[in-house]
Amino acid sequence: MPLFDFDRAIVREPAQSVIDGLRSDRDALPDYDGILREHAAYMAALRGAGLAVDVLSPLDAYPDSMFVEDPALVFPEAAILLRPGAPSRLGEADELRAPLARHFRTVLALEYNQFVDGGDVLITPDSIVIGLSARTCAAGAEALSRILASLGRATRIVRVPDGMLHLKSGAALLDEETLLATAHMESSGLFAGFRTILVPETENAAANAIRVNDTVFLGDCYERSRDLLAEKNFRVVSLPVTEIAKLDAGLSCMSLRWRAG
Ligand code: CIR
Repeated sequence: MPLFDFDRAIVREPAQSVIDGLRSDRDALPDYDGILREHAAYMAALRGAGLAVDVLSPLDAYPDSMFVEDPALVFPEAAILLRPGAPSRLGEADELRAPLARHFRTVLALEYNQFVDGGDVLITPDSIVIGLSARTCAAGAEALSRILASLGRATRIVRVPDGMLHLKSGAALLDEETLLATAHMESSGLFAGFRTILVPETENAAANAIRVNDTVFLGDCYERSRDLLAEKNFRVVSLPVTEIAKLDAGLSCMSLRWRAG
């Protein structure tokens, strides 16, 4: 299964309402223009990595809808509409139905009572890891597991360590054997078989990174993490994330990526 080999992406422009998106720190108010700049830099980085980017229109009714990773999951052969676990985000999946149908012949979907956020789904070489969290429930994880089995893909259902919004808030796959992870994720033992590059405790949010073709997208405020990746010869693209971080978001959540050709 190609893990990092992408030629297409879907993103959604931030709506003005994005500043009312879900966030754990009520004191840190995100700035709309700053979010637009961060999103533009992210789209440019995807294009720079060789991807054709389908940019969807902003949805004011859904403040968090720029985080398209959570309402869907995509593979070269099919897309799956998920059901985000936050009530304010549930309708985002329906808004992706038509865009996904433009790109994928097969669009599968979760059903009533099944909740999964894409941020809780990490694709690894052996299996697709689905994390149970405040957003992803057991019924959702099991239903997704059945759908993935029908596509010939193995899954492993785990519990997201306490204090993390999503599984991928604390871990990113850098190559077939290596994870970028927080110490908290590492100590959970969930990824015991992997080599781990630990982000410094002061840079925990750096672990929400993504590998896109031969580059790793990393937040530009995480200098020590960047040095650690450079030491291991990863090619890093540094991207601004200060404003989206106020919405508990990182680099994995702003796109759906796949190889079409
Ligand atoms: C939320 O709480 O749903 C958004 N404010 C942030 C979503 C980030 N998604 C992700 O990391 N997969």
